[in-house]
Amino acid sequence: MNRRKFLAGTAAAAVACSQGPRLNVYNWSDYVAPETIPGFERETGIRVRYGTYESVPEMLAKVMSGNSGWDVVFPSAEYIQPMRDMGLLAPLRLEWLPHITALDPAFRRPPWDPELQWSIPYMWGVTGIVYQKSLERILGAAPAAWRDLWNPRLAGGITMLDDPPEVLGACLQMLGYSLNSSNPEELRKAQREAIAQKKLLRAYLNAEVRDQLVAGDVLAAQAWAVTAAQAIQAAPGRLAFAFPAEGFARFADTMAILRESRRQQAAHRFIDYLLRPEVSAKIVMAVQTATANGAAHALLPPALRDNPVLYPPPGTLARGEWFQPQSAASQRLRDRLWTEIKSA
Ligand code: N2P
Repeated sequence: MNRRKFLAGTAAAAVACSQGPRLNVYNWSDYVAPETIPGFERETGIRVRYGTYESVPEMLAKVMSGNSGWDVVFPSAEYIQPMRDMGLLAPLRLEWLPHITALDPAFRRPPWDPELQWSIPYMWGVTGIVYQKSLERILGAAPAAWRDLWNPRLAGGITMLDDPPEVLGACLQMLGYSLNSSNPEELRKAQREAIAQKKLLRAYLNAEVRDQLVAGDVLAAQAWAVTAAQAIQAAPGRLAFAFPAEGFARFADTMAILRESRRQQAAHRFIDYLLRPEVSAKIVMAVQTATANGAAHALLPPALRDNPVLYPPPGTLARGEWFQPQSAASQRLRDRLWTEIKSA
């Protein structure tokens, strides 16, 4: 958004403000159901301005200033500590979140925020490979490892996520390292792999890869399970998902309130609305994702509750690795490596 548009938006928000309570919610794309926001507005009389982003870095770039105008955001778990350190998050008042009891026990005391002081777990998932099943014939075997996304026979048909920790993470895992490595030598090697792969890539894409997979333009993609599940559902029988042999990323996305927000109460109301089992189950059904809401999970139709891309068996999940926060120094190095990858 350019500055003019932003200022125009701010002016519009100011006008709307005088017309009643407002709330500005900034979320990942495809992370609510069509009826979610209208349902909240009808029930509470609070008007929601709803915006979407495709990655945490994109969201952070907007809210970093501390006067972005957004109230509620959905950071991935490993960004909670850095956002706290930057003073961006408001402490939560759990007494204003009565539906917190709906959370799956596995997410009541998450390691990144054990007291749920800053964030409420929302969705989770893994990062893997979604591919055209026709590749089994063409290549003689289905893609099963990150290494397979370096196969020259797929040149022009591969996409990677437009997300630095994801791309560096896959390269690190392919080399046998932790996706959270802060070792400069390991990170440099990972960068070399990413640069070597570029000539085979169609693009770096996040949620946008779904439609290109469905259209058949992308042969194999590094993708979030939620995007993969959506694509697989939209192209019945044509696409499949692999949990890469070298290991894969696990993520959790959370709900948080910005410290800059002057609408703390409305923001809590919104988060509590999303915590409601029926509201949450409708979101999961519309979006095809794995929810941190245990009560909502119990309401899902069996085909979704048992979808192996979204809810893989524990033995498979155990091969995954959670993203961890990076130190400031490691983050700086990773940022530089990523800029170099993009411009290589
Ligand atoms: C879906 C959001 C995926 C979340 N558009 C990845 N953390």
